[in-house]
Amino acid sequence: MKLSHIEHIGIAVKDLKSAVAYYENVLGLKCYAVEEVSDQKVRTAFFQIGQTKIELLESTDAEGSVGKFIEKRGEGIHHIAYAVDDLSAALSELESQSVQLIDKQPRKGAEGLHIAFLHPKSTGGVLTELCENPNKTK
Ligand code: CMX
Repeated sequence: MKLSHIEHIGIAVKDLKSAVAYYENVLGLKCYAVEEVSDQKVRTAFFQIGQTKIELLESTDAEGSVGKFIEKRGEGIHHIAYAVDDLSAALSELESQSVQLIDKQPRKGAEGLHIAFLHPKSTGGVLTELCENPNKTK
């Protein structure tokens, strides 16, 4: 498996509007997209910094992953996403190493990426996402 870079860092926030204002006005980043991902029960805002993005995650449903996370742990880093060349092959490799997969197959995520999550119980407590850009030439 070859991870090329940190694709994004997911940060759970209670209020997207005020969080975007902090990233823009205090950190000086530019929000280039806001997208609702209804099956994940989140509204997201994206910032580019080098090769990496910051993905702010506001819950749209208290029973969703981010809603439950904020209820239990409050705002903060929710997941780290790595870019990988071949997601299906990476998942097979991880499964053979007994890593607990939340998604056994790639599925569609924000920005048209193919994504899969690994369970924090088998990754040292860090919810981990792998992303493959289907439009990237290998
Ligand atoms: N990071 C680290 N640990 C986490 C976590 C996170 N983001 N979310 C939950 N956990 C931990 C909890 O603290 C809990 O630990 P304890 O048992 O020690 O208390 C354990 O995992 C179970 O938590 P839970 O609240 O009962 O939640 P579930 O088991 O229902 O779900 C998880 C946890 C990770 C399987 C689920 O959140 C998931 O499938 N996540 C992947 C999808 C996702 O996060 N989508 C939102 C982002 C989408 C996007 O980026 O577009």
